[in-house]
Amino acid sequence: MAYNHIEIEKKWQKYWTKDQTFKTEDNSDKEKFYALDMFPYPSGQGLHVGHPKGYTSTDVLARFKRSKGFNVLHPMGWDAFGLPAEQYALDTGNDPAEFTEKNIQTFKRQLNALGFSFDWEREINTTDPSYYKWTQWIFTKLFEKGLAYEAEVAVNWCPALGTVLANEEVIDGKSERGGHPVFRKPMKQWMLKITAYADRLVDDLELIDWPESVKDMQRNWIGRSEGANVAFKIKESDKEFTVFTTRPDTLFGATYAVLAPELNLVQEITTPEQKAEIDAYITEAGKKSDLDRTELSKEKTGVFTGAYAVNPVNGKEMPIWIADYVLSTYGTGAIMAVPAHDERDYEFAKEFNLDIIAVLEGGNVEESAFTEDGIHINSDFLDGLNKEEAIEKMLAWLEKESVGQKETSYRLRDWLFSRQRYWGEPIPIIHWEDGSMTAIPEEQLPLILPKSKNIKPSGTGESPLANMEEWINVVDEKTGMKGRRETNTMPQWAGSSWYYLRFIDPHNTEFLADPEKIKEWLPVDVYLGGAEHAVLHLLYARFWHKFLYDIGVVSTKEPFQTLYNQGMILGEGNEKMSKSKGNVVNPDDVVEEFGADTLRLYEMFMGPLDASVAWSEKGLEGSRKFLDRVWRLYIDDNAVLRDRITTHNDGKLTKVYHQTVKKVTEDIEQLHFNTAISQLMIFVNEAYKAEALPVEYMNGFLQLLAPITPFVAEELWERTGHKESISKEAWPAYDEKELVEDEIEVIFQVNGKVKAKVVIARDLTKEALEAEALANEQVKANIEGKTIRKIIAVPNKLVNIVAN
Ligand code: ANZ
Repeated sequence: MAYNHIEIEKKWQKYWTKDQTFKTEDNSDKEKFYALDMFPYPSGQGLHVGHPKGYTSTDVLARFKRSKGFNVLHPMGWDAFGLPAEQYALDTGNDPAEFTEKNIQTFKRQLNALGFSFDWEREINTTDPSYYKWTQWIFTKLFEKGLAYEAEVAVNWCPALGTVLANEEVIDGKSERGGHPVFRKPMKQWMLKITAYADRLVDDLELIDWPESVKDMQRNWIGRSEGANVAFKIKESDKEFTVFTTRPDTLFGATYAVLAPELNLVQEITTPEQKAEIDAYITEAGKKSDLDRTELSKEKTGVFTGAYAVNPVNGKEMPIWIADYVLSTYGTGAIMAVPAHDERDYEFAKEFNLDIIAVLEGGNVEESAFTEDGIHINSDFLDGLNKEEAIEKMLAWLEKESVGQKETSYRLRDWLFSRQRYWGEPIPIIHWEDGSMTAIPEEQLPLILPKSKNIKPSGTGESPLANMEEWINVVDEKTGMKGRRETNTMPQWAGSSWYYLRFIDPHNTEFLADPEKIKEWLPVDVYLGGAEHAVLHLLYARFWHKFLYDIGVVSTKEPFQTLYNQGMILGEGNEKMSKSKGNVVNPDDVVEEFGADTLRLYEMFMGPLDASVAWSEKGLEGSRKFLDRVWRLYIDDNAVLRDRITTHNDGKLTKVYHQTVKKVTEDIEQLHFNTAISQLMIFVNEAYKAEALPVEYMNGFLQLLAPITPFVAEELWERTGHKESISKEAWPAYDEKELVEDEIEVIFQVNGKVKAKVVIARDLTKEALEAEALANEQVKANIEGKTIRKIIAVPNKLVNIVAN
């Protein structure tokens, strides 16, 4: 009988659901293991073949850990607020909630078809009021602690569409929909003070096992820089400005200063002769993005203001320029330029003929900036010192003279937290007519998003909620004071910033999760998802977690102990899969034609988890062939169990079996699924050559296979006479003794002469080898009556006994 994936997969899917095979236990004595996937946005397209790569990985791990005796939490849910549903509702006049619900059903059906062992009793949905009650609650706590505040911020305003757009909806200054011009317009926005956590967000990266590349991206995003602020007086003026520098020790080499064009000070100090040129430059600079402005390779431009600053260390005059390579949003928006030792300053100085004074030994400033470390020269009281000594001494001097002090700068900005959208969590704030603002008290949460078929933009740049007069207007029952609800909603990042906590206790009506259970389950042991979330999601979630730690809700400093990024699945031609290229593979089709087990096996075998690999129909067929081979190893053409599967063990498969158990165990532990699968293939090849298939090995093999291809493993497990699900079986063990590679010939010598050649186990220790030699009959005969002076043992080669 041939392997019929359709029947088998349907059967076991039903069984697992009915049996609740993967239900997570509460109050377990077992050790816990929390395996978390980045939960999906349930888009209208359904699952993509890229999703199962990550989900299968965590599923293999979860199934493995269960059979290793762990109590496993492996949940799934929906990150379901967001733009596409809003767009759909706008275009069709439908409720985004219904659309979202429909998509969720599709996703869930697809995930079940793939055999993922989620505990569906813990399913969550960020758009469910019982969930977002707690998203809103966290916001109110942030508000109470002064970490949520309002500020005027420029948003992308599109007059033609009458709405504010998200950054990803703006392409080259035009709206993605319709190509209408988009302008920056200042509006009151909610901000979250993530900058207050900048240091901890950097320092605590030491506590977690994440890819170094992701940690680096977070460090760069936060951009912590230690340095100093230094004040410069402006010549013939009572004004001054402050620069941020990481190299206060190079102050003797500062020959000019540069202000960001946007600084107000520029207008105040520019001389009448320079004004026209300065104004023209400021207009130009306003059109460029920060990225364009700071690109190293870019030609340096700038304009002299006509004013001079005074270098506090030596009283020298420094011309003040404006240039777009200095950003208004970083440090103080002003720099002291040290062209001898900074590349950008060097290029600028060359371009505009400004002085270049070397203050570090080494290098040749005639030719290029010297940016390495060197002993200080031309630096008065710093001469002869190295970098660290000089920085310390200069800091002391700056403080003594009251012209500067130690300072740390961050690239990180506060988190812009409001969106002018309908399909998001309402921000639970009331603005009262007396100008005050209050958060909605906990007992009145959730603040439900009002139902509406008309979610057209308000036209004022406010959220569509601004149209809903009935919902907006409130009156304080006690005082009679009138107020208006906040109409902005939260960004999609909000719901995903704490969802891993809700999975721990998803039906709790008293709190976001029972603190005892939180303590039991945190941190998430393995978190797996795409590298595109290296910064924003993972930074936001870490920030909220640290805040919850501070207010006593969670007990660990970090939410996710180990993080893995899965690589992408590309189209056959190695490009990204996309509808427009017509190279999208639909998992439903693959499951139908080849089976979910084949898809799982194939995606785990494609290459290392973190590699991006092109889809290959051939590869998929190869995976199916392997499962057919596995099937035929157990079941003959008459659907009967092969009689080669026997209780008799002739020892021929012993070594490869134990090797396989060891390798698969260790590889799954490290998420090296492709090499684990190679080993399973080796075992099958050996089994085909063997006469007897010892039943203990054939059972063990199915157990090793089960986490990866659970349907076929369950089926064969049942057909080999087992009554309980294979998912409940303990993981097989291996015996180190059986792993010995093979035997090897070793020479025994007495006084340099060969006395015996023996075949013994490979890799014996020196001591074991010596013992073997001394027990050997020929050796014994040759050393009889003599005194042993020395024994030289070379493992896997020889033993020489010196005796006289
Ligand atoms: C003098 C100096 C000498 C500097 C030297 C560097 C090397 P990071 O490390 O990224 O923090 N800088 C400061 N504010 C700036 C701004 N708003 N726009 C552009 N550049 C700015 O970089 C800090 C250094 O970048 C500062 O130290 C300053 O240049 C420049 F041999 O000051 B430095």
